[in-house]
Amino acid sequence: MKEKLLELKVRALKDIESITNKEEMDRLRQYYLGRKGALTSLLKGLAQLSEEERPVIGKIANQIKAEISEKLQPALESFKIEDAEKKSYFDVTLPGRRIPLGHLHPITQTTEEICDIFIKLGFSIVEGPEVELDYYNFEALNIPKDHPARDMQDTFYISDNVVLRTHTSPMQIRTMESTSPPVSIIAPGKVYRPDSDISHTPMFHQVEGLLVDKGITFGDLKGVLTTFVHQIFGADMDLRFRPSFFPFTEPSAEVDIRCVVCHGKGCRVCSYTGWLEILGAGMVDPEVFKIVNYDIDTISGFAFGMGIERIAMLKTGLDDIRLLFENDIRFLQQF
Ligand code: 2NM
Repeated sequence: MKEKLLELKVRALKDIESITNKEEMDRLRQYYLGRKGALTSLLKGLAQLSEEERPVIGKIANQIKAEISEKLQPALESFKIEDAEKKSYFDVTLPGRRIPLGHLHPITQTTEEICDIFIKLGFSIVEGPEVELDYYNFEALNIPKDHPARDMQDTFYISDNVVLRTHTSPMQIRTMESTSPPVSIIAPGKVYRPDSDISHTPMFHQVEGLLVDKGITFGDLKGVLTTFVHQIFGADMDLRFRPSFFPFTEPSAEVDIRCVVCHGKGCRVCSYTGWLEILGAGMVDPEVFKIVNYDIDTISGFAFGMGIERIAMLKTGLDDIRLLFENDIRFLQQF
């Protein structure tokens, strides 16, 4: 009997060590110490023992009972605290959990900023297909069949006469086709060219503009674009118009701003010229007006185009265009 009691004690203490919650602990207490528990049923055998043995075994049994009880007590205390924490401990002074807020992508922010400036100048926004007919992307823009821009190397072809648009100018043609002058629109959106390096991505964003009316001159072009540059880069920004060439404008110009890095002193960013190119522009070539059936004797107009990534990079001081396309939240959060 003594062996059985000791065996019970060893088993009970081992069981107690492995309990993890109050339910398990209550079950063990019932099982070992309860009125119908293991110890009680063992002690039923006391009656069969001799007079001398009975008090000895009884004493051992009581010691074991006390020992098991004592072992169970600290476990009970710790579960009581845990339960109290679970049920009623609620610190109303803790700050709330913040839900992280998103915001517009820097390219979207820049597009909206550019569009807002032209909207205030009276322009309307037009949007259209990114998969475009060769006719609208090249032919109607007076870009000849043998022009290098039409090469497989410079344009994504879907089929012989369907391309991913390489600029948003097709929207200017589509708008002129369906609307009589006066027209003043800007066309923001995605465009595609098979380039990929530190300063080129195969998809990028553009805003192009077009204004057609009676008596529009290069002076109007200078006025609108000067206002734009002063709005987006600050009223004290210097700019210059430099002669250039585009198949769809004549005369054509490129617009430079003072280098945002060296302010004109000359540095690596501006190739030591002190100037940064930010847009192309010109008076719409009469050949383009003829294609959309506009009367070249009564109207004239100007058009311009710019890359949004370039404007966004110059405004924020970024030196690698690819950061704008990686969607790294640590980068995007800074805008
Ligand atoms: C540019 C530069 C100069 C342009 C011309 C036309 C259209 F359709 F009116 F002929 N749309 N966009 C244009 C002119 C675009 O981007 C650098």
